[in-house]
Amino acid sequence: MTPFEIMGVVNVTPDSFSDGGTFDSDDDAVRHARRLVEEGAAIVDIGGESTRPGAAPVPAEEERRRVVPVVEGIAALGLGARISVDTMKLEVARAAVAAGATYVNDVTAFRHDPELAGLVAERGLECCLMHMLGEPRTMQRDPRYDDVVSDVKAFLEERLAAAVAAGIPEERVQLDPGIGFGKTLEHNLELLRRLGEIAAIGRPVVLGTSRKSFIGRLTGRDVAGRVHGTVATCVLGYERGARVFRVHDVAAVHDGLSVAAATLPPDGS
Ligand code: HH2
Repeated sequence: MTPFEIMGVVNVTPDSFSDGGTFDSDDDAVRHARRLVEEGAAIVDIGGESTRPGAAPVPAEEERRRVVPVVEGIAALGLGARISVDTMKLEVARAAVAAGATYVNDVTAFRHDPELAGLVAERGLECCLMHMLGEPRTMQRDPRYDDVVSDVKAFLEERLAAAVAAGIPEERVQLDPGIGFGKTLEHNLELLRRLGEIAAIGRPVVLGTSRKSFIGRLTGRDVAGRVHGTVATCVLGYERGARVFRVHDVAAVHDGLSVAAATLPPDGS
């Protein structure tokens, strides 16, 4: 049992910022998920709608068509990893859960579709609630905060309370500061510096820095060259209390976190 968990990203979209259009078929996506689990992913996160800055919304029917066969295919392999669906839509989540998903990763934290909380409660699922300022289409246009860390923390506390009020046991909720979602470079860095304040809420913190543009800004590298920068953010995030790492490059991050974890006391403090 590692003291951290890796959530491997499988985007079945034509337009995701780093891996859009990677798979020629559903079988290809399923094979990729199997590889991520072999490399150390405890969760695989299947997404059928890009949330990159400027992305256009995808109709639910199309998103469902992209996601469900892949969830089904992964579930049929019996890999032992949990299957997460990265969606903000009730009907997509419902179909993915029927196909074998047990985790809902909602970048709107149940604000887009409040009934999604009811599905998670009813079916005893896990969920990740993420902070985002605005919506993907416009979120990178001049985002502003009083204090980014306090604002994100207050938001996550409020959404956690809403989830619990909807009947989801606190133990099934994970929280994510939403790196890159309505944040400048400086906002992202401040959140990473003070991640311990988010971890202090008391729920596992999910960190999604993988290949994101702030790493490109710091290193000058395009998406394919951001693995080393990604590992650095995960290792430091782990030391500051993050426990779940949503990444594309599972093997590299698993190595980095295994070494980092060995240098810290078992409880990570
Ligand atoms: N980031 C992305 C998508 N979903 N979910 C959580 N919980 N945290 C994140 O940071 C996060 C997320 C964006 O990354 P990606 O899936 O690679 O790209 P796209 O949205 O373009 O598909």
